[in-house]
Amino acid sequence: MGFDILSRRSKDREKYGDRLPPGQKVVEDWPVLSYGATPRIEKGQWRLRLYGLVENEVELDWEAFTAFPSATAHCDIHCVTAWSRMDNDFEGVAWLELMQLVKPLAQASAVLAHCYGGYTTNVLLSDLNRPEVLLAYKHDGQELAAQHGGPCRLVIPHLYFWKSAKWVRAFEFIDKDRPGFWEQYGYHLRGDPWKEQRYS
Ligand SMILES: Nc1nc2c(c(=O)[nH]1)N[C@H]1C(S)=C(S)[C@@H](COP(=O)(O)O)O[C@H]1N2
Ligand SMILES: [Mo]
Repeated sequence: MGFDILSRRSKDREKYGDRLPPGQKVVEDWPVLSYGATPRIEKGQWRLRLYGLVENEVELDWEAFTAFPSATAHCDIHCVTAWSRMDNDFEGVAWLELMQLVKPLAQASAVLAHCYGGYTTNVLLSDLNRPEVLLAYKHDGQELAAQHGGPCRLVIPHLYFWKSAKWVRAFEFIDKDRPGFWEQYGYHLRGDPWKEQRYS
C-alpha cells in the first residue's frame, strides 16, 4: 500500500535526516543489481589496466594491486531504483593512490570504467579524485562477494550506485565525458543523488 511506503520513508527521514537523498528509502539487506550474469574471475586471472590519457599506462595483477596500502570508507550507498543502504564499511585501494602511479594528463577530464562481463560507466575525474573513492575488495570486514563485484569493484559513495562499477577490469582516461552502458539508455551522465540526477 502507498501509505506504508510513505510512513516508512518519513521514519527513515526521522532516523537519518539529511543523510538520506530525496526519494530514497532505507533497506537493511543488500540488494544485488546486475545486468546479466555474475562474472567469476579468479584472482590469478584478474588484471586491472589503466590506459589512455595518462603519463604511465599500467596493468596490475592481484599481487601488485593488493600491495598498495589499504584504505577504508564508511559510507551510505544510494541506488537509482530508490533504495539506500546505510553505514557500509568498504576496504580497498584508494583511487588517489593509483593516480600517483599513472599521472593523468592535463587533457584527461573523465574516465570510462570497463568491467568483466561488458558493463561500462563514465565518471568525471573530478568525481573520482576524492579520498573516499575506493577500488574495494572488502565489505563489512568480509571479502567482497562475487555478486557484489568481487574480487574488486569501484565505490563512489557520493554518486548513484550504478557508477560504482562491479568486476572492474580497466579505466580508460578520456578527454571528454562519453556515456557508458546505462547512460546510453537514458541514465544521467553524472548521477548525483542529492540533485536527483536519475535520468537525462
Ligand atoms: N559491472 C557491473 N557493475 C555494476 C552493475 C552491473 O550491472 N554490472 N550494476 C550497477 C548498479 S545499477 C548498481 S545499483 C550497483 C549495484 O551493486 P550491488 O549489486 O552490489 O548492490 O552496481 C552497479 N555496478
Ligand atoms: Mo542501480
